[in-house]
Amino acid sequence: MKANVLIHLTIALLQGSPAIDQGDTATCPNTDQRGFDRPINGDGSPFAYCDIGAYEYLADLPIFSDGFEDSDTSAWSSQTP
Ligand SMILES: [Ca+2]
Ligand SMILES: [Ca+2]
Repeated sequence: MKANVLIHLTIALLQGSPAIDQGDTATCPNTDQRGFDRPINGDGSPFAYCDIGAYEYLADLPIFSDGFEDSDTSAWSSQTP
């Protein structure tokens, strides 16, 4: 007996791809072709959906929605607590 390893090449989705979160979550597999769990919320909307294709985009989404991580202070309050 011999261990056979199959390598599946995938093309990564780029940030902003129209394929992100546009797949059919009801019928997509629980993992993408690399073995990563899916669905992942890749577009920052409130819900996670599968991406179209074999690759699930793993977004580096911000934790804060007020621009803290991007140094965008426009949404910050100027009031002193
Ligand atoms: Ca997704
Ligand atoms: Ca989403």
